[in-house]
Amino acid sequence: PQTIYLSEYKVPAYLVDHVDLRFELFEDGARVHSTLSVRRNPESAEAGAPLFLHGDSLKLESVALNGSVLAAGDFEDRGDALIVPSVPEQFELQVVTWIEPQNNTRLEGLYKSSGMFCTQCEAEGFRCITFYPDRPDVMARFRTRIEADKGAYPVLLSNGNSVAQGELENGRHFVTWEDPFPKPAYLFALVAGDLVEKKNTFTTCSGRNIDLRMYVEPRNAQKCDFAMDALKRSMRWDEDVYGREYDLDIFMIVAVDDFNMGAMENKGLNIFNSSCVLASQDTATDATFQRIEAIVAHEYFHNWSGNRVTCRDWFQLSLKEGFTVFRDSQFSADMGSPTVKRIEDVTLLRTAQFAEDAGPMAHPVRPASYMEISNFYTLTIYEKGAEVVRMIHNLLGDELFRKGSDLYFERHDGQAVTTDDFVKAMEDASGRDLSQFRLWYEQAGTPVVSVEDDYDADKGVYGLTIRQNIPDTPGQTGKKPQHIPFAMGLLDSKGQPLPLNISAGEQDGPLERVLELTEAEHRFEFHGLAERPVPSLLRDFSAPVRVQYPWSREQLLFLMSHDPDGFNRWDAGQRLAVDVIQSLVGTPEQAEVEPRLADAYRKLLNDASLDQALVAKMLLLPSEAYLVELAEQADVPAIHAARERVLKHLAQELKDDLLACYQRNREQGDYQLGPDAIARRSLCNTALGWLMSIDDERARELALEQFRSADNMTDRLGALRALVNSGFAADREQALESFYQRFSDDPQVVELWFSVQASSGQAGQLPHILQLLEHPAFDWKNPNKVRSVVGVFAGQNLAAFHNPDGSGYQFLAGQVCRLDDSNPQIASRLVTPLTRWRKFAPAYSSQMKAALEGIRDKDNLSRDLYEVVHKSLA
Ligand code: HT7
Ligand code: ZN
Repeated sequence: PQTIYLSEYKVPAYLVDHVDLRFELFEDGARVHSTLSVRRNPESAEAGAPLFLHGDSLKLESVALNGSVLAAGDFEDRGDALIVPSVPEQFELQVVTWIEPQNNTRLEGLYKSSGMFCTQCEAEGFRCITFYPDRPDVMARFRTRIEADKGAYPVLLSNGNSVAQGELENGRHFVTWEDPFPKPAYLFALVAGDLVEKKNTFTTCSGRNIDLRMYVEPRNAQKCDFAMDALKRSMRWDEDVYGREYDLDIFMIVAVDDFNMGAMENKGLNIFNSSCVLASQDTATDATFQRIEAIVAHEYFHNWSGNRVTCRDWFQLSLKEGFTVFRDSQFSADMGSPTVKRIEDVTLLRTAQFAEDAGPMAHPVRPASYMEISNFYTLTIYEKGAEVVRMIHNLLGDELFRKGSDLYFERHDGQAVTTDDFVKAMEDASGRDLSQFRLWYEQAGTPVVSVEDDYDADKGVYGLTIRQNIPDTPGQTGKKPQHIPFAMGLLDSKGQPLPLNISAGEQDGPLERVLELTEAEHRFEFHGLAERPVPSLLRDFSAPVRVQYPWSREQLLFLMSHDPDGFNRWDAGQRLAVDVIQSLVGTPEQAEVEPRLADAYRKLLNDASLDQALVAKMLLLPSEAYLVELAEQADVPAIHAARERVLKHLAQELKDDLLACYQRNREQGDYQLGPDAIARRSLCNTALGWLMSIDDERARELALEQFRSADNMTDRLGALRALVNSGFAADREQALESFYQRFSDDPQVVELWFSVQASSGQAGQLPHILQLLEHPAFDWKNPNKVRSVVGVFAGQNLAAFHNPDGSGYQFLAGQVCRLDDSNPQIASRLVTPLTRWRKFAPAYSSQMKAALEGIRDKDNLSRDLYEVVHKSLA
């Protein structure tokens, strides 16, 4: 496959002003009539260039230019492109293609899911529908007429407003949609199905009434309310915080079961993976509700950050994704607890994005090259991209950041632009120079910030020497220092924050400072300190870096209970737990577990004055995935054993406290979805899980009772998970069976049921995983099912996946090869755990590498998988 380089970007030779589409939908295929109004781009240097239209898996029926059918010699149908060598300055091109949505298992372009037609055009799916200059800098107005059987497909949707509808012969009907906003083809959408409509309205800040509609299969009609409310909250928030008003008269959301990602922000017609939009108290966990709120908001926010202002090319993907993730994280923080949201975001970043940055597919937030763009919908583009925008926000402050975003939207409305245009708008609005900051977009890898301190008791001066280093990544060495905002504070021995006086004369310095690191090494001095302070570093995780500082366990225990920064209190607890677990890896069973860890957790469990949402997070031990990420040559079974030992030790030591915590927090009265109730359920389920890890008989009774009487999915699944992960084998079997019987007709709940088993150290061993793949509810064509068994096993059940006999690796390689033929995007995502082979101890890494080589040697490797496998082996 060919590599595409940012440095080779050229403006399009031709622009499309208008697209007229007519879809004839049938059971055995679809005919697509497209009329493009094309003109030469005055900004292109390629005068007289041939017209080049992308295509993929299309059967061309005819081509006409200005109404005259072109003869075979007047164009070239190359399979992946339609080329017309000679065209006038301005013309109409009519193309008719035949496609087979019913056979489209890639889920790119137009396909069928549970009997309905739907589309996924980002990034390059529109070319699977018709020949088109399928690049985001070609923006056109679309008019779309859909024709289909009225009985089977009563609902026909596309972008914009519906402008005509009527009956046709043979029981067919049509609807025509017109989108007044020019857009790239990746934002095109079509849906046809037998769907129920849920209606609502929203009045914008300028008083316009917007029709809000959700379209779902009839069986899901009762699962729409939460998403609809989340949508309204998002619309109001974007007006209040960013001054962004919705622009069409209608906003639609559709839920489909088969979808490669979470959702898609098509203009006025967002399409969602059912699991990211449908929810009820009975079927969705608290985590699912929160995810739905965040994704509904994310897709809605794209209407401005992505649709009205879009990307010039796919190297700029983070322009819309990083900014929009930042916006949705601000929204979630405002809807709940900012500290808890920050902890969740940083957990994902440090566990998975740092691993990506240290792996073979490491790339900058603005990549310089790619083979297959679908492989670049990564944590780096999304999460690190959001961190980069967050740093700009922190450097500029609320007011100037808002001035910058206003300028960006105003300056570039209706345009396809670059990350550099975004930074420039921020610079112009604030007067700040962000030239060095731009390196965050260009350099891959996670900066390592190492901190040394010293204290001169005679002078009362405390010094910090801070160095930064950015590791080499594939194709990038010798990196320059980046502009790092480093928030910090100092505490005295009583836990009181100290004024940060940076000169001898200063007296009432601020209690927190954001140090701006721009050099490879800096020294900062703080004056007027009567005792050696305890540093609180990188508060609120002010930059996506690894901090190295030789924390003692005393310091961590101290920060855990005294740091005024909630995030850092949590982080101190994590660092302490990591240190304790790491110190036990490979030690004999009877080695002592640091006793102060249990003391610290006991304090947390029993202090009702603490924010219980934060306590719930602090009680979660660092995940195995995070411990692996921190390890040099990871021996997963040894890490797993050490973590289990700490978990069981804590459960044993804190039995009574855990039981008391459970009883205190067990919900009385009606189910609530507020932050307090969520924290209480989380505390109960953590306490239950810990106690069940030591097969505590009282906990078993509680788990069985909770499982039987739960009036919501968080509690039911919490109890099921505790039973499944316990040694009570008979209870486990019974609970799994009764859960399945109750929810077998609900695909989203069945996915939870699969993933509880696939992630379990007890139940999720390979022979059982193989049985799950044979289960009648498992479906290879459904990405959610594949993710909930194969993805969860390889990504979350680390000890089973890294079985020393290599069976987990061979299993994954086999499933990846099988999936590559039907859905390359899913195959190439699923292979990720194997690509990290260099991270593991030799006995493991050699077998992982061999499994990857097996995939490499498969016939007809897709471009998606080819890129990932070859880069991982390079
Ligand atoms: N912008 C959307 C990306 C997306 C996607 C990309 C590749 C293949 C399938 C896909 N489905 C959705 C989602 C988002 O970030 O909002
Ligand atoms: Zn997005």
